[in-house]
Amino acid sequence: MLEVSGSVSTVNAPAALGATGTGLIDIDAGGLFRATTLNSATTITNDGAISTTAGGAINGLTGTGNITVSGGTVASANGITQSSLTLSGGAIMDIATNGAASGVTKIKAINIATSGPGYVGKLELRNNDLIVDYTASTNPYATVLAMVKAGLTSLGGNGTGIGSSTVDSGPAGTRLGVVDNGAISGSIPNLSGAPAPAQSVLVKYTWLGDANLDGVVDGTDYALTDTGFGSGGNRWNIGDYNYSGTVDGTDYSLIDTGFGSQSGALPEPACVGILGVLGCGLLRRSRRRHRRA
Ligand SMILES: [Ca+2]
Ligand SMILES: [Ca+2]
Repeated sequence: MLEVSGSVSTVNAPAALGATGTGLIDIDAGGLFRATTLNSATTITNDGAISTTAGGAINGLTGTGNITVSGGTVASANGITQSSLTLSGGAIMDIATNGAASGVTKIKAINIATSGPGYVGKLELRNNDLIVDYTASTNPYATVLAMVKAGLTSLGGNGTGIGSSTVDSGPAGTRLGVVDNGAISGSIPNLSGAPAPAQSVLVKYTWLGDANLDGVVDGTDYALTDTGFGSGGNRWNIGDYNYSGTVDGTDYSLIDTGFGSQSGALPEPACVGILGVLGCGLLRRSRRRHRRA
């Protein structure tokens, strides 16, 4: 076990640092830990500051500290929990395919410098979610949304910022849904089982049209889309599924795509059974008439 403690303890680790087996890396508050390459088979606890310049492979990262990756790719088997994630120099934080609560990344700030239309780093979510808790800070919704728009190549981005290779190359009908939970009175309780603070920006890997981020597209989402269409809505949670700033026929096409695509690991839509399927079918036809109107 490597423990970095004290008010200010700085450890400049060897070129490649590894904790294997049951080995632990534990950085206490005030501790500073710098590694060129960071590897750990167990989850690192960081309540201080940790940095790497060449990436590495870790099981996960938890604690109240801050991590800076200034080069290479950190491949994490699980989501990370930290106060802040800072990426520079084209560095990538890559969360392995997971999809469960243990894959959710929970941070209070994400810092990536801009470069032209994109960023100089990337948080790769694959099929995982992200929660940015802004209870004690400025609402980062606009920044997070800009990062997602840059990150999704399927949305016209250049693959920097916050992205998902699963969305870009995986099953049709998926996208990263971005919602400011604070703008809807914290009405979304969790993402993939991870609690969502009332004041948080939520990024969920889900189906197109899943306005309320519960993982399925059903009548509730169509109703929210109608609300956005009727009120000039401009956000995902009321129907803007391509982040164009308006809810229009394109968004109705997108929710139909998501509705028709949902299958596999995600739960079936709420409207199941013969009557339910009939009801959903009628609902979809109703939406199409609405769109043509
Ligand atoms: Ca939904
Ligand atoms: Ca739109």
